[in-house]
Amino acid sequence: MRIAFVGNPNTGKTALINAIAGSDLEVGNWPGVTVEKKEATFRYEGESVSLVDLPGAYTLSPYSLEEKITRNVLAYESPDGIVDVIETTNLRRNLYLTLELIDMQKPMVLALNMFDDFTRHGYTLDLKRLEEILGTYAVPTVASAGLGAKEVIARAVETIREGRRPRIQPLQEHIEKEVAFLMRKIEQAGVFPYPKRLFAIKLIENDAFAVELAQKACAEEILRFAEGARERLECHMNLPIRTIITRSRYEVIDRILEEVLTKPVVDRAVLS
Ligand code: GDP
Ligand code: K
Ligand code: MG
Repeated sequence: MRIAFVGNPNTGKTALINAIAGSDLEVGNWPGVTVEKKEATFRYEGESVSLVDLPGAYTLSPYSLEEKITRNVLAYESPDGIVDVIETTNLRRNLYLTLELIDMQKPMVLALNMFDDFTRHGYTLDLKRLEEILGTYAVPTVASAGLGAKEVIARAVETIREGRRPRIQPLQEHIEKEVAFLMRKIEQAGVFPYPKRLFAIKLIENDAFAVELAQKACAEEILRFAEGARERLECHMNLPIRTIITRSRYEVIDRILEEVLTKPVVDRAVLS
């Protein structure tokens, strides 16, 4: 079994892997310690489990070499499942990648790391509701102290064995219509190394990798449909496609946070 650890830079991916596997991969509070994929293998319930440590990424439409490596491993090596390592103090930004990962529709669990900082700042989170919304486990962790590590691996293995997928978080209605249409075309065209929902969205976004995959497969019809969808959306909303998709993702994130996140109450006694 291979599980990929994915998340923004410096969220504690390597620390969490070390805590789970007893490995000594290099941890550091600076970007770019993990610029290639590394793996720690150990035995869990009689099974060999490899934890793949990937470079930090903000998105699956890569700008940096690190993000490209991560995207390529997810696309071409198709790990059995994903642990999405989140900096809980930075939920809004971190959830952007989470939504893209959900669109891969692979077994996945969330590690809500840096939970010590999160609670120290007075934030609270409705974990049950977050798990309900996302259709996946969300485990609070303090990776640097090993807290929550056992639960993360237990939940990840369970989720993979059961083949449970996270719940899709629909984008704006206009976008969803185009995505549904394009997904049907993709299904008819055959098998691609990218999961079909993410592939459809990335094609509409004009993501270079997705377009290249379609070109390599001579999927002319799919490319034409994607272009049509892009033009219709841009025309309708009068915005560039990247902005349309990004805004729609943040609308989803803000709706989720509205439900589950409670910000610290200012201590009036201290103010007066
Ligand atoms: P990566 O870039 O995602 O692999 O992150 P690292 O594992 O290298 O960790 C980045 C920094 O965060 C290191 O200094 C860790 O010691 C620290 N760190 C990791 N997990 C936690 C945590 O849960 N709480 C706190 N306070 N620090 C953490
Ligand atoms: K790091
Ligand atoms: Mg690392």
